[in-house]
Amino acid sequence: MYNVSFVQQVNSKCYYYNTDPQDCTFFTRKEILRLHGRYHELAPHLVPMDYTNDPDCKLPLALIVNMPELKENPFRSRIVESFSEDGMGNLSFNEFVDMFSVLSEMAPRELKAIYAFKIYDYNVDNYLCKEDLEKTLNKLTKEELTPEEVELVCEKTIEEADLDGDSKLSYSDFENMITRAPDFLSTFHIRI
Ligand SMILES: [Ca+2]
Ligand SMILES: [Ca+2]
Repeated sequence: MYNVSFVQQVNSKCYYYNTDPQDCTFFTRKEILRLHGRYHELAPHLVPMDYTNDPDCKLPLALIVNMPELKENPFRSRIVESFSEDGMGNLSFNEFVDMFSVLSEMAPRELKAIYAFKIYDYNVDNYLCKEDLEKTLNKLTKEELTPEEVELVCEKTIEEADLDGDSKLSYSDFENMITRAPDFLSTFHIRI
């Protein structure tokens, strides 16, 4: 969705990118270049400096999740996978920029919420059920709560946020929930 198009190569490390508001990143050109430097550093032998011919280059999840911005994040693998078109966690540079865009402080709360919902929806049915929330809460609290406490918090969270009474949270229920419990978005506040 936030596609960064390299439309012209200026020199070996300098690119223009698409700033269409519907199809943009929150980064400046300089920040994109810095991100490219980071991407390249992760695997200098794999990542070319020359993007003129739109090289088919992807970096594996294992390299990306060890970046300082992600390595402490309990959802790191799920975050990377959710930006990976191949679903395996391999990221092209465009996908890498998309990911850092959503994680950046400049990303609107709504956008972070869309990705948070996707990441917390473990069984991929477009709802957050009690089991999804329990897994999420266990990760957010680093398993410091007892299973009983987790169950109680999740039941209460669903009870309060479930506006249509089907005992699970649709995306609009979820939006209602994060208004009350903004900590559920904390996983997406990462400085780069
Ligand atoms: Ca679900
Ligand atoms: Ca509901």
